[in-house]
Amino acid sequence: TKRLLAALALGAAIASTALLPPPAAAQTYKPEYKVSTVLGAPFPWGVSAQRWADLVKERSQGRINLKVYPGAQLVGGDQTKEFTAMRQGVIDMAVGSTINWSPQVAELNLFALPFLMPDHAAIDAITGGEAGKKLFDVVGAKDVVPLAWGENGFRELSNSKRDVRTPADLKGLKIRVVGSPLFNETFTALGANPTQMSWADAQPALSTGAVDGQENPLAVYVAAKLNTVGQKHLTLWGYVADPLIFAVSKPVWDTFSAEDQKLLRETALEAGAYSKQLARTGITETDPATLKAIEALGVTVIRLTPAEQKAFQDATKAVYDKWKARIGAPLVDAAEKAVAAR
Ligand code: X2X
Repeated sequence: TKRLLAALALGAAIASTALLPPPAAAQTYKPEYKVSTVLGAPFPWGVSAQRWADLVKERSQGRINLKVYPGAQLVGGDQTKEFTAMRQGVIDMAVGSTINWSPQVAELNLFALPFLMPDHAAIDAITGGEAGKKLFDVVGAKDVVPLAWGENGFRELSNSKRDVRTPADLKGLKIRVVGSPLFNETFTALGANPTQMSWADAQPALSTGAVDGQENPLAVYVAAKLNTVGQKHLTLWGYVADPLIFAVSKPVWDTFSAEDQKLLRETALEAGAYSKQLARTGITETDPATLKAIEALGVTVIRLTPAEQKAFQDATKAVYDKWKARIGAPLVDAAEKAVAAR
């Protein structure tokens, strides 16, 4: 009977605690928050997303646990569906590319306007100024809370067929692109044959020769070893740059206390700064370590003269003008002004 009494007491205790609200200190946070990225470590993109997760864990004493899911695996590898999945709360958080979100957020095509940004200072002038703020407002109005800018980087052109110095050299080359139709139109204007596919599909397509070329930052070229899939001709043309956005799904954001929202924002800003630093290392003429490493692999690195670069700009001018209107002329004007004043 002692046992029976003990069992009854235990049962009563369980029943009563089940009715009690959880103690105020123990917030009802998820055991894990899924952070979507396309590229994982050792790519700068994945490394900086992991930095965010590490900083959050440390500063929250393990209360908030972010886990990075690379390869756009939370959306079956289809990186252009990431934004929609975040809006719906299927993905908690992301370190996402403006290119991959541009099918849903037309304004993010800004960074894909050919030759808008001549250097890193131009990217910073845009993201750190009025245009950057407007873009965050646009994203924020679509149930995604943007916290900080990061960087995938300037996208350089590689191919397996020949040196590309002029638009004529691009004629007939099959080039893999991703994102919005703006990319198709840019490469079509240059005489190439663009074909849209995810990063997951791009690598096999390059290795089988189904496509001849691609465009991606140099850090991506190196970490993905694109020289091993025949990409021996590399043109430094810096035609577009791709910032990253550290962001949280709005329904998820609303579950955090104000203090923890501040923690998430501050750590995202730090990880974003780290991301820019990683993306910009080794790729300039004053800091050429990555370029040297690529050349040492037997890759021909083509540096364009200003006149050669202008030929590409002229050939894509009509596409720029058309998309300026689509993106919104006031936003593009603000970006152009920021670049001019940098
Ligand atoms: O797919 C690409 O080219 C990549 C990895 O750079 C992006 O996600 C935009």
